[in-house]
Amino acid sequence: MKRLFQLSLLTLSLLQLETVSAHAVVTDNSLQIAPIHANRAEKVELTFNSQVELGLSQIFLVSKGDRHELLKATKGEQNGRIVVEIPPLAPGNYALRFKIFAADGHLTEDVIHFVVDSTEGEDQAGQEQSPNLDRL
Ligand SMILES: [Cu+2]
Repeated sequence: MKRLFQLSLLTLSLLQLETVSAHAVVTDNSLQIAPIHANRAEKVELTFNSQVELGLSQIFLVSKGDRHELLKATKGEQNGRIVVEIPPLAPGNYALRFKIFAADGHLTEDVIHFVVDSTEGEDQAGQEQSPNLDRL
């Protein structure tokens, strides 16, 4: 019984070690809940599983023809969060390509694809109104 306890302690400390030395991987991004509207400056928040060295990281907007544009990014309110400033965009397909330095000095590259829709705000307005209509 005692041995089992020691074994689980060992496993626990190994798991913690793994978490501390993990590279910065995106675990969440605000595009999933808040799509980018056309022709409007927007912000996208990226959440990483570890602290990020913002000064050594680069985030690019990739648009048609593989055009890369370096974007401005600032620290979010919580550790591991980055707020990326998106310039006003015409409707179309885009991607965020980022090279992120984790606090452990490891570099991670990743791409998030997203679509800027031309139907500006119409869908959202409809969704917000329907609950009120039900009540009436
Ligand atoms: Cu690492």
